[in-house]
Amino acid sequence: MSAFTTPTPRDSGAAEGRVAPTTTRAEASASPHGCHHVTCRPSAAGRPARRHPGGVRRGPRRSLATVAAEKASWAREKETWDYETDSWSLAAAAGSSGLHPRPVLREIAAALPEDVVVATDIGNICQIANAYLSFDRPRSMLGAMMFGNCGYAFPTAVGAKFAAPERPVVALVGDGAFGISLNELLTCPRERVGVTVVVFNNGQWGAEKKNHVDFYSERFIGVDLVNPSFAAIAQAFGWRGVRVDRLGDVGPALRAGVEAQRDGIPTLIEVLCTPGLGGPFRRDALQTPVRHLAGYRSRP
Ligand SMILES: Cc1ncc(C[n+]2csc(CCOP(=O)(O)OP(=O)(O)O)c2C)c(N)n1
Ligand SMILES: [Mg+2]
Repeated sequence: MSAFTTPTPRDSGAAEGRVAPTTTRAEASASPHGCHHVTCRPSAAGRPARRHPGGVRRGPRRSLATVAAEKASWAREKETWDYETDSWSLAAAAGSSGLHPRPVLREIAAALPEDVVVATDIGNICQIANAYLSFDRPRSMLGAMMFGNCGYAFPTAVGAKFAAPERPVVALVGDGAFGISLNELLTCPRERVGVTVVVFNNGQWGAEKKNHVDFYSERFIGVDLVNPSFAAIAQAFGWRGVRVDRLGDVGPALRAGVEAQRDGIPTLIEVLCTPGLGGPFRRDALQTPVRHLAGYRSRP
């Protein structure tokens, strides 16, 4: 690997057998946190690439065309990718009346207003969600990233709404993570913080369950949730609470939630989802780490 090359999980992980077998093409090209990595090469003439003021090296125009083609290919793939096709997800989703997360994420992305701020949590569906969101202005995407804390998105969205009350703010949260941050339900009506929170109710700590599928022979411990109706709980706290179990209702529910923000009214949209699971956000989480520094090589 040259010093100029940032390997994508697709080419590095797959070669080393580190990409989970259930990972599909577009997932494998996303970073562990749903961000796409860009491979930068030295200039074609062999000259060292010029260093950008921000520290990023500029590659030849050809690389930009390659990136554009790759991104267009990912976009096409996401348009038609409706559910996870690994055998575990197929079996788990077969008995579920919930919605597959990917079409739900497409509906959400299409319904988000232009100047929205979105905070995403750290679960399986939320990490997939990061690949469906795009923004035209900075200070719009709030992600837990390496901080990695479940329960991040909802309170972050509340803070964002205080910081930018004129902008619509939406939090995307898994059901497990929502349980961690549920206390903020009190805050919003009291302080008239009109945020919209989408809770993906898949009845599980999905990201952890994915580790059990990929690394522990599907022996599950402590990963299933017995959930209340989150929409009903929100209503009890004075919120608008909406339960969605039809794909066609996702967009209208989100638009109505964003509209209610103008009046300082918070909305919780509970989306009933299948238990199918996408690629894990840390594909290397349970692999033996690669030690690059001599001082660490002898460590287990
Ligand atoms: C505070 C904290 N506790 C535990 C974890 C480990 N963890 C990461 S993702 C995850 C599961 C999240 O489940 P959920 O929010 O329901 O989302 P899903 O994966 O089902 O989409 C857990 C427990 C964490 N990252 N942070
Ligand atoms: Mg969950």
